Amino acid sequence: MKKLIGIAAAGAMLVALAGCASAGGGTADGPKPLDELVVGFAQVGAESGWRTANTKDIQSAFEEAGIELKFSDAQQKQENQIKAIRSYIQQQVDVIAFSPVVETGWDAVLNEAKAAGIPVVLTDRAVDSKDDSLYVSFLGSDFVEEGKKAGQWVLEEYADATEPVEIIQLEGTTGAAPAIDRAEGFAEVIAENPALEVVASQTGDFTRAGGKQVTEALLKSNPGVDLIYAHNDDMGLGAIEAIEAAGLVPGKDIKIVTVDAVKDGMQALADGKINFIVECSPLLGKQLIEIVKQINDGEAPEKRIITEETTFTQEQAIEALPDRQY
Ligand code: GYE
Repeated sequence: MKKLIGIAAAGAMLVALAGCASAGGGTADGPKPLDELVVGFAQVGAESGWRTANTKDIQSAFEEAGIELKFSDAQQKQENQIKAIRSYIQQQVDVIAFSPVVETGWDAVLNEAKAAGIPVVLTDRAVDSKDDSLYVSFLGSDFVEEGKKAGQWVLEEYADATEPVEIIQLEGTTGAAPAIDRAEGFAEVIAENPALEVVASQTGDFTRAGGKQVTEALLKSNPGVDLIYAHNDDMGLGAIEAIEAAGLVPGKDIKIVTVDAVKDGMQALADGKINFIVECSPLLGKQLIEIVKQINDGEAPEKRIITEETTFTQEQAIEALPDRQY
C-alpha cells in the first residue's frame, strides 16, 4: 500500500513538473519532439579564442542533437544581448540560453522571460541578481577557483622572494563575472605573501589588442614589473607582443600567467613565452543540450553545474598540445 501511495505521489509530482514545462515553452501534452524545439542563444561576442571555441561547440552540439538554434552575437554590448533576448521572447522560443556580458542589470528582461513562461539557462557567466528564480540553471566554471589556482602558482614560484615582486593584472571586461571572480581568487591567495604586490591593474576587455595596448602603457609606468597575470590567454598573447616590442623576453624577463588554455595560449606556453595557464573549458555545448532536454521532459535541471578543469605548466602544455581540439 505504502508503495502504491509512493507511486501516486511520484505521479502527482510528474504532473506538477509537466505543468512547469508547459509554462516553460514545452507543451501540456508532454515533451516536444526534438526537431520541434527552438532555443535562442545570446552570445557575448567573438572577443577571444575561448569565445570562438565556445560558439563553435554550442553550434555543433545543437546540430548534432537536431535542435534548432537561433544564435546572436552581441559584440560585447549588454544592450545588444537584451535586445536579442527580447526578440527570442517575442518569437516564443522554448528555451533562452545566454552568457551575460556583465553581471548586473538583467532583472527586467529576465522577468519578461519569466512572465512569458520561457525558461532561461545561464551558460559560462553568472548574473548578480537576488532572485534566482529568474533562471533554471547556471552551467559554467568556478572563476574564483581559477583565480586561486593562478595565485597558487605565483605563491609557489616566489616562495623565497625577499624583494617585492611587482605584478601587473590585465583584467577582463569590467563588471563581467570572470573578471570580478578571477581578481578576487588571485588576490585572496597572493595575500599570503606580502612580497607579492599588484602594482597596476587595468582592463584589456578580454581581447588581444586590449592586452597589448594596456601592457605597452603599463610597462612604461612600471619598468620593474616581474609578472603579468592576465584574466585570459588572449590578453596574455597581447602582452607578449608588447613585451617583445619593448626588447624584453616574455616568460623570462617578465613571467606570464593566464586563464583559458586555448590553442594559441597553449602554444605560447609550450614555447616558453607564458609560464602557467589555468584551464577554463569552453566546451559547454553537450551539457547545454542535456539541460534543454531535461526542461523539455519536465525535469528540473541542477541549479549549478560546474565545469571540470585543470592547469598546465610548460612541460604539460608540450604534452597536451597535439591532442588539443580548440
Ligand atoms: O575566459 C575569456 C572570454 O567568460 C569564461 O570570456 C569566459 C571568458 C574567457 O572572453 O577568454
